[in-house]
Amino acid sequence: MTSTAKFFDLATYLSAQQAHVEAALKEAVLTTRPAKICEAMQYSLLSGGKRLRPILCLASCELLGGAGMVAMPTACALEMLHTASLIHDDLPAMDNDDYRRGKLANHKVFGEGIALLAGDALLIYAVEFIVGRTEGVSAERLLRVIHIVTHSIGVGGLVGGQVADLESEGEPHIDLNTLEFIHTRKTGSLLEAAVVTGAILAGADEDSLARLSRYARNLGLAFQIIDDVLDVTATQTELGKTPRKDEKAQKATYPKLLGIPESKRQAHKLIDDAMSEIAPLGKDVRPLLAVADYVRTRSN
Ligand code: GRG
Repeated sequence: MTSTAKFFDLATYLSAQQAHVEAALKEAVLTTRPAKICEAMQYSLLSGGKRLRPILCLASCELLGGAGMVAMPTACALEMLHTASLIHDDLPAMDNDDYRRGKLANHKVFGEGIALLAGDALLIYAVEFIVGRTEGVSAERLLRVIHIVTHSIGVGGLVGGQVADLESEGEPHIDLNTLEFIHTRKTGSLLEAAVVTGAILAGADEDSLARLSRYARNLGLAFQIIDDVLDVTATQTELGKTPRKDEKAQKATYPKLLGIPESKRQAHKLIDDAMSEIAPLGKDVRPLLAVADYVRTRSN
């Protein structure tokens, strides 16, 4: 399976797709009154990031024979939702972070009130953007996309995961089930929505949708486990590094519960399973296989 991904130049693919997404996001930003809220939305939306969710959405659409442009409004909307969640996550009432993607957090630049509203505005603009900009897709298909996207950020997704995460802070005995509950929602739900909506927009059959959904769930969990492992190994190797958030808040992580070797083993198994799920879906599956391989091997 890995060999399939090996003959695909992921770096070139990612930078080309990132450029498309970047251009579409620039074109999407609002420039209306009041200027302050538009500036705050733009500040975080155009502040870099891997653009993983839009890229997955476009790749999934193309895999199932759709034109990437059909999925671009949804791809942009997913990045708006992700950005909204990061703005809110950085607020003093949540994780209280001063920096995001190497820049001052939104609330440090615009103040807490505007940051809260910039997150709110991005949330609803994302839905408006899907409805207003998607072309050549039936209303029924579009409604299914909106249902999946909105579900993925609500109590069944990001919000639910964040609440469980807040509740678990300081708890001495978080078990693996709770940790999985948190991460399937905080990280997995939007990745899954990206892959599944891209496929729906292309008109995928139910079997392909189920495969892509399992691919994304496995990928999301593996992504988080590797993230936890990288945080520990970075802390061990970078002398004088500021303690990471999880250390400050005494949060449970996979390496704390399982140790590093077992965490890596589980992440690699999830990635193998993710790749097996989508392998039968044809030649254009290479970008999604390569993204899975990248999650396994990434070093930051
Ligand atoms: C829906 C507005 C809203 C809020 C929901 C605040 C909150 C409640 C949820 C926060 C969830 C959160 C911060 C999840 C982290 C997800 C994650 C893996 C972030 C990092 O993603 P990358 O690596 O980041 O793709 P870049 O910067 O590359 O985009």
